[in-house]
Amino acid sequence: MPRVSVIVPTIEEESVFGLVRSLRKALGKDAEIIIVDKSSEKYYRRLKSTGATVLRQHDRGVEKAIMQGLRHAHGEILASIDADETHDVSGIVDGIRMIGNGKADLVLGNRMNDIEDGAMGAYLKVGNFGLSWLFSKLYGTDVHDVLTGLFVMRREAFEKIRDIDPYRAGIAFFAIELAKLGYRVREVDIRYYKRRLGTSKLTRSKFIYGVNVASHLVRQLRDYSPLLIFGGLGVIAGVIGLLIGFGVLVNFLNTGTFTQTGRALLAFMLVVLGFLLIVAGLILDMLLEIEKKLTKR
Ligand SMILES: Nc1nc2c(ncn2[C@@H]2O[C@H](COP(=O)(O)OP(=O)(O)OP(=O)(O)O)[C@@H](O)[C@H]2O)c(=O)[nH]1
Ligand SMILES: [Mg+2]
Repeated sequence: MPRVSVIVPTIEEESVFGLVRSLRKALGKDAEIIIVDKSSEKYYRRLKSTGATVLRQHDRGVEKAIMQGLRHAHGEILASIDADETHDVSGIVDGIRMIGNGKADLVLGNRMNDIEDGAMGAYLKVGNFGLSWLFSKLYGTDVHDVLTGLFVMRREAFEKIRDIDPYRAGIAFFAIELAKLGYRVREVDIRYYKRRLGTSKLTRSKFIYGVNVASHLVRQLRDYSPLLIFGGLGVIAGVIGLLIGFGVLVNFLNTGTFTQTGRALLAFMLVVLGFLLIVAGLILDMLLEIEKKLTKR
């Protein structure tokens, strides 16, 4: 069994040949390199000549390509890197070390502290910052680059998500699914280089792609942390109810007559609703914890 398998998703990336050489240099010749290719027949033959395993992808999407490669991999540790030579392969070496030391289950390559001039536009930086912040807050981690193209993963963690059909969120898909199961998502700093060859393959609109990632972050959370959602709504309903009730009480004390029956009823119903929502959140959260423990086992 190779110690590490690296998945390289590609659509006609000329840089992939240089990348395979860099990977062999950094990881040794025993590393398993799996290229998941959605290029032409001619490209496919050229890719085969690198000596790496080459799988053809018949559906679409980088996350599906990576999943296809992971399902085929034999390594004890699994990794992935974009084919366009924009991510420093040293991130895989550092990630393997972190997983080996037992410090993480998924390590993301964080590009945000070392970006070559012109490699990432301002709006992508802002979008990535926002999505990474949202991910960190929702899933209780502290990462800064969920849209990265480099990760290293513990095999045991992967086995728990291998049957999931990936949704369109890039590497954030893997981060969300593992965080949901309670696996530790960490990061290592890497240098991010400018794309030197070819054009972008990921999506026609990075803005729409980003909105999609955000919607997945929240949609997945609905199942993940019912206490946060139900509890939050419960607290809001309860506080509004108490405020209305307080107003009714003040009015009664000032006038000496009880006239605001409708308001009093509304306040009472909101407080009861808030209480029930919090209880529902607690119960669902407890059930989810039990399910997580059973899945991990
Ligand atoms: N097999 C496969 N590879 C893909 C697919 N979409 C993107 N890729 C590859 O995934 C990697 C990331 O795509 P990029 O086009 O570099 O995305 P990006 O880094 O956001 O865009 P740039 O900043 O322009 O490089 C590259 O190696 C692509 O060739 C896909 O549907 N299938
Ligand atoms: Mg790229």
